[in-house]
Amino acid sequence: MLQVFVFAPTSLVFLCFSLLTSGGRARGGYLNPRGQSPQTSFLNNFEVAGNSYASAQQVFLGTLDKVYIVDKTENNSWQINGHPAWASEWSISSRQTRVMDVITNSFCAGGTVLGNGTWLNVGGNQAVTYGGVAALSQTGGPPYDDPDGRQSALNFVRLLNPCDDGNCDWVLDQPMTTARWYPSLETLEDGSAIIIGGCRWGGYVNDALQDNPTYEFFPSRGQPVVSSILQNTLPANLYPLTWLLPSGKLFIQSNWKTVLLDYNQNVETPLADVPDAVRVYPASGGSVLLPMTPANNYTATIMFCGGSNILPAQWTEDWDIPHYPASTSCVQISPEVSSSYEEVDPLPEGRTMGNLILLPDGRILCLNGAKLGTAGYGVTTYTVGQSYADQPILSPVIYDPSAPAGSRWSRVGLNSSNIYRMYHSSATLLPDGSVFVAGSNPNPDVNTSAPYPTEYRIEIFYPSYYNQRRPEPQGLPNRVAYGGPFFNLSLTVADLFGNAHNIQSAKVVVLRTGFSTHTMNMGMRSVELDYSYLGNSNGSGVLYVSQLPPNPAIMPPGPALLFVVINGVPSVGVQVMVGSGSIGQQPTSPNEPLPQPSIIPQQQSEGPLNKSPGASVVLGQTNGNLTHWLKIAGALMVVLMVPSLH
Ligand SMILES: [Cu+2]
Repeated sequence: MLQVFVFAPTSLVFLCFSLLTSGGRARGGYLNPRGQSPQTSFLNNFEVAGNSYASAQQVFLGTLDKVYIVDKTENNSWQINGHPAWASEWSISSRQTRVMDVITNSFCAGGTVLGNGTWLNVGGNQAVTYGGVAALSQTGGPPYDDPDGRQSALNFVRLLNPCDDGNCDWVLDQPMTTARWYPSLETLEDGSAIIIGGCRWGGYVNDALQDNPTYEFFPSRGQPVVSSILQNTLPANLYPLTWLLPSGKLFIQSNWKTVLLDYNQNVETPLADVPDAVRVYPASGGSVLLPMTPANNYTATIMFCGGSNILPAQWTEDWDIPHYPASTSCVQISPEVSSSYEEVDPLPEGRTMGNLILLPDGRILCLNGAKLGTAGYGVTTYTVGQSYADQPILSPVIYDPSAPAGSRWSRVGLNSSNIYRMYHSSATLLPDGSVFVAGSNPNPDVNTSAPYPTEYRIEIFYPSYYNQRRPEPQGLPNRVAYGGPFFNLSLTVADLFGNAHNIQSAKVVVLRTGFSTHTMNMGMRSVELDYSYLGNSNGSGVLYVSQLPPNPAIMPPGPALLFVVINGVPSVGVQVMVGSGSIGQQPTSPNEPLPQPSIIPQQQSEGPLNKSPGASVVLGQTNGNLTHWLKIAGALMVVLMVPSLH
């Protein structure tokens, strides 16, 4: 019996309905701070932290404790339901792995999280046997029992509600119109997803005969819509790079071209061509939406680093791709401010397949990839094993957008991995501020003897802040709304590193970690919340924190991590629901105005060296009394607010 037919069509419809409504409306409440991260002897370094069981082609953080891994269908040794597994769940706390059944062939799928917290995984390959050869049966059967993952007759997508009890599984759902291998996804203002591009049969690059230059939505809004930029950017138009912008338009970068797409009207506005290098797969530059902050007025700026300077006619497989130097170029564009790109500090070495990961402190970690070649694999006289890339880059490097131009990249103090992370590697931020790194398999099936073998080792990279005492803010909300009343976060003297003035440079960060595959983290973005503060004379303080701006296009609805960063040290992240917790139009309201910021000067010492009864002592007493009353008022506010928000 075929696995896909376990579900009758009626139950599929029911399943779809229940998943889209089960999140329900988020209820307000408070979360306890998550305390301290354990100390590590691997600071600024990589630690091997377990086995992914399925090679980590696709990765995302699903709960505070669980990372989900999805691979292509291949001959991993771990079994599930009588066939090799190509999906798993890894626990951050126990470092144990559970095999999962993702049911259909998820080779080079895309994904994102919806506004109700359900993860969506879309597209894939036909059913295969060993070595990636097409299977006779496309509906299941030995050796892998992997029904067609881009199944145009049944058009299944895969859904997962992440869990911490080990009982959640991937389920199939129906509404997708056409086959897509290598699609990109982005979550929209209402918590639905747009699904963009792809092809029918796969391969190194796309071609006109198999192109799917369209976009559609989940939940479905009907038939797919043709996109000009996808039509005009063959053959390197797979996995187009896309972000929702504050205006509600989508930025799309494909091959050398760039547009803004109004997906409601299907109008594309051309922007400048990307300079220096192709950034999309298989050139595979890193890409990141830089933090959107009150200081930059929530302006979207997207940065691209590395990739490969390959012209459209060069995308053939009859030349020495694996030894072609990757680009060092980094460029950025603020598409709602300017239609052109600007050069920013280049990478210290050329890099293809270098993931760019947003850290909670506002810096960006670049890791994985290689100096030469591109993504992809094949069989030519030039390939390294079957890899189209060579010379792995084992050392990470960190970009600080706030550093002066010319000194934004640094690898001072950073240690190297000794694990090659080539094609089909991935990475994601974890709640404690460390970074999960896994995958690598530039081979058509499991191959443990290739020069770049199938890789199962998980690594954790620990950024410089990891061993510092973490802030433990009290009053963390479990949901963040689009406007409305501000909330208070209390910080102790220890949280403020003994100096209330440190509250002035705090950051309160809402961060979506995204869906990592093919050098992209689809949906990854971070937004800093506006705030004001009260610094107490004893060195403690209160942050008055605004909700998100009343615009869901700045940070789409759905689950995210919330961090409070003091002196560059993030709290251990909590999970919040952004928006209503449901798919649909999100409630918005104006942000309540914040109180004026103030720092109450610390009281002067009254020891024997400071006996003068002068003005400063009187001032100190006055401020001391004021502090006393403000503290009482603050405590009363917290006590009064807790029951009202439950
Ligand atoms: Cu791939």
